[in-house]
Amino acid sequence: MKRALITGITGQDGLYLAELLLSKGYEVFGLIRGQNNPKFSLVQREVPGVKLLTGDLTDISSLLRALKASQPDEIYNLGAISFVAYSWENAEVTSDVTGKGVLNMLEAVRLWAGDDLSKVRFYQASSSEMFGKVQDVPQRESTLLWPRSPYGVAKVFGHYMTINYRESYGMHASSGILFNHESPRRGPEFVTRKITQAVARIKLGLQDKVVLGNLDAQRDWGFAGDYVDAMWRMLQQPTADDYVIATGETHSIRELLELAFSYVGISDWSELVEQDPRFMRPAEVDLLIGDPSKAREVLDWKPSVSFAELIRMMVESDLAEQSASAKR
Ligand code: GDR
Repeated sequence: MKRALITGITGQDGLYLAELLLSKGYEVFGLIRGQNNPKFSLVQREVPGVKLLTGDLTDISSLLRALKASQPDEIYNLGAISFVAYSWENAEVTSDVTGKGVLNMLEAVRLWAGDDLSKVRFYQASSSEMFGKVQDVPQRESTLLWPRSPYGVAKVFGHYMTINYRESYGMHASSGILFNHESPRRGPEFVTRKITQAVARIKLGLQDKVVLGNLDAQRDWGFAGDYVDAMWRMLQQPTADDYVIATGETHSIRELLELAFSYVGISDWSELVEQDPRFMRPAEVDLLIGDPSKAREVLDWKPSVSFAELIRMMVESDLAEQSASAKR
């Protein structure tokens, strides 16, 4: 039985990846932060097979302890402060967790594995935010990185540190450059879920309007369930490498609104959406569109859920959730 350790187990990707690995017969350990973390019960409810260990990416001794307790064959480093907008106001803590946390994890792995580094494989959750002010369209593994937020800069640090451990120590360390990926489990602070939740609430008469920032940004949005499968495939390769994981399609926030409202029968949403500078970013990533051909060729990976199916899935889930909580 293979063993896996997942950091960021409480997030959307941690939950999907844990389900995937459990279904493949892995023993799955999840690292959870803090005292009396309210998400402890969420993980136990959603993925009851996962064994939780406490630890923090900013505390290398806690990482060593988690590695000793779990003895993993595969490590998936998904833990991060992941909300881009938050990172301008909290640049230092974002750098510490999202950036230096990767170094702590890599170094803990190296110390724990000692002479036997080949016994373990490492996945780093890198991000399309690293492309920022994009230097190629579409973006691929070789595209020059130009991050536009403290979050993006921290992810670049983690990405190059992962490559550096691969090149310096021969560690089987892969970096997945994942474009935006969403699901009904997405946190409501991210734009897709903020919109699908608001659309459901507007339809049910629970909310009047939704207040957003820049409606012209374009993103390459896929389904998180597909993307965690790509992570796993990377670690099954004989050699470690970097891969762009994306759909190869891009859509604006306006198109997202159009689609989400259409699923509840609303065609004119102009009065239902307001823009507020509060939700504008000091520097924006205007256009993301990935080229996933390397992942298709080497990993035999391709997305199974289209943009339209993804938004429909999220609107339907939010309608069910909101009408259930309205009845309570
Ligand atoms: P992103 O996701 O920053 O791409 O990072 P997010 O959904 O937050 O923003 C996408 C785009 O929507 C615009 N936008 C708004 N965004 C939010 N959150 N709220 C709003 O009200 C709003 N109005 C407009 C944003 O300006 C932006 O252009 C996500 C995160 O999951 C990262 O952790 C991950 O690395 C990348 O995706 C890939």
